[in-house]
Amino acid sequence: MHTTTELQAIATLAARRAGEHVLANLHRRGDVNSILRTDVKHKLDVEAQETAMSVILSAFSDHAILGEETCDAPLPKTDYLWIIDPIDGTINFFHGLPWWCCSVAVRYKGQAMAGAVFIPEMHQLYEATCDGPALCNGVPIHVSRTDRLDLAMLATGADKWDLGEHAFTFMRRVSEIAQRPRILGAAAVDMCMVAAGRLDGYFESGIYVWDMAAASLIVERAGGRCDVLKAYPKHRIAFLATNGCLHGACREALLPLLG
Ligand code: LIP
Repeated sequence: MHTTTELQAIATLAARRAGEHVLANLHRRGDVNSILRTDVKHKLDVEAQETAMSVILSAFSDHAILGEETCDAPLPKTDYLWIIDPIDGTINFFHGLPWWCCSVAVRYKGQAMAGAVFIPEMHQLYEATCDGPALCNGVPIHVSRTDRLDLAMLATGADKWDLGEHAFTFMRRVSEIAQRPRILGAAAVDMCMVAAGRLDGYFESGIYVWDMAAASLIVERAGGRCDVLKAYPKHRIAFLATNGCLHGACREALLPLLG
């Protein structure tokens, strides 16, 4: 069995290298394979995933990798599963907003072992192992201590397969219960902000396992709580991450809306 330190080093290197590849190609922000009304398929997404995969496979050639760009490919049966979101917040990236990141996590027999989220244009690297503290740029971080929902700032998202109706139901509910709702457009970045105490919680009715695999471990190791509220086919989930104090209240308010 590999140590968490070994796994963390590779997760961090893979996320960093993927982000550096994208940073070196910022002049190609418009270089897409296709643009849909609700999504952008970016060439740098594919290249960043290949970059991260080559880091992982040169260290652990027999491990399985689930990546956003190859999510329909069959996975070999192994104890170790790496999960990559090469650019989380692709639409932000495409439009020139710095709120995007590269996310790499590793699970052993289904258990999160290590994760890294690199936010290149904000020069922030978040990391955690299952047995160590959550760090931002090497410094330990902690979730907020906000325990009143009406004084909390919660981020949510507009699920890309929901053409508005549900996203607005959740947005309205969050506006009714929290001090301020925000839609920032990159789930893993939002969750890192929960880990660092800059947001009090994050909820979205339809994200993917690769959006939360690394960031959820970072939130938990920073003292917060995460929950899959509902699981759908093809790695899609409704997900809640909070500072812990607000978890029960958020869950109670949002769960009934999932139907
Ligand atoms: C996106 C998220 C965004 C969310 C979308 C999508 P992508 O990830 O991070 O916040 O609203 O549902 O999952 O496609 O940019 O990796």
